[in-house]
Amino acid sequence: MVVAADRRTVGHPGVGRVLVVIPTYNEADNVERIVARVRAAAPGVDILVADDNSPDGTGAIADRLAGVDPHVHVLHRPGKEGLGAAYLAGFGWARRRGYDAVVEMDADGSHAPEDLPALLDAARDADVVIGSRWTRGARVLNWPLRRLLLSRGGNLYARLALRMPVSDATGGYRVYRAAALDAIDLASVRSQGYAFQVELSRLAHRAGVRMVEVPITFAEREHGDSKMSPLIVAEALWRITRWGWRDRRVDARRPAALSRWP
Ligand SMILES: Nc1nc2c(ncn2[C@@H]2O[C@H](COP(=O)(O)OP(=O)(O)OP(=O)(O)O)[C@@H](O)[C@H]2O)c(=O)[nH]1
Ligand SMILES: [Mg+2]
Repeated sequence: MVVAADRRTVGHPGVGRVLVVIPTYNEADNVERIVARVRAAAPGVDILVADDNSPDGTGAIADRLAGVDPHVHVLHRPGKEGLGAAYLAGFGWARRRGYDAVVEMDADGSHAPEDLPALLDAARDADVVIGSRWTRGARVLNWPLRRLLLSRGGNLYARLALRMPVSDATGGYRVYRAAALDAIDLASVRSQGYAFQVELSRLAHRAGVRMVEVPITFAEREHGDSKMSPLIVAEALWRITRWGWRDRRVDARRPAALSRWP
């Protein structure tokens, strides 16, 4: 009886075992809430909180949650190294344990766990699913004009510079199936901030894996502080420009294997 009940709630039908990686830095006001929402919205998935030794004690809260729920795990990292490094560590953790898909999700509630089943459904027919703020049917709640413009402008630039049909290349609510992670050279990834999301979009696109975008409802964080900084924006601009130049040079010599959009 117990085995049958467990089977019903393992992974996501048609996708397999799923790990939601939630990177945290000073998210003590958010971590418990986001974990509870993921558990309620998608009871079959596991969660890995990847904490960079947050001074506000986020890691200890995550440990307490993991202590009472076998679906919850914590990866303690020695110090703040940026979102990209935390995700790469989380991806490695997942691959070593044989997960079939990895989800990226912010801790601050901007990415609604209630949208997760729709993203996972889309992953049945795609290797990468991007939860998009800028596709038909998406909603962005309570964002100041400054942030809206930054995101729209950044995405327009990324789309043109990298010539990829992605409406939200900077967004961080995604599903990567194991096949996509295998197809991408993760060891080459150096980006830290938003550039990390753009870099993975670019690598997936150029690897020719199946990508799809699903509209999400994105909400401004309610608790805790943003880690966004001018440095993170500058890194993204600089890297996108360099990748654009490089890709054009390479593509002039041989056509890229562009993604198949299902
Ligand atoms: N482990 C780890 N997590 C980080 C780091 N920087 C940011 N994060 C987490 O990455 C997620 C996104 O960061 P945010 O500060 O929300 O960035 P943002 O969404 O661009 O900014 P806001 O719109 O203000 O929320 C959150 O869960 C952060 O806690 C880091 O250096 N290490
Ligand atoms: Mg945020």
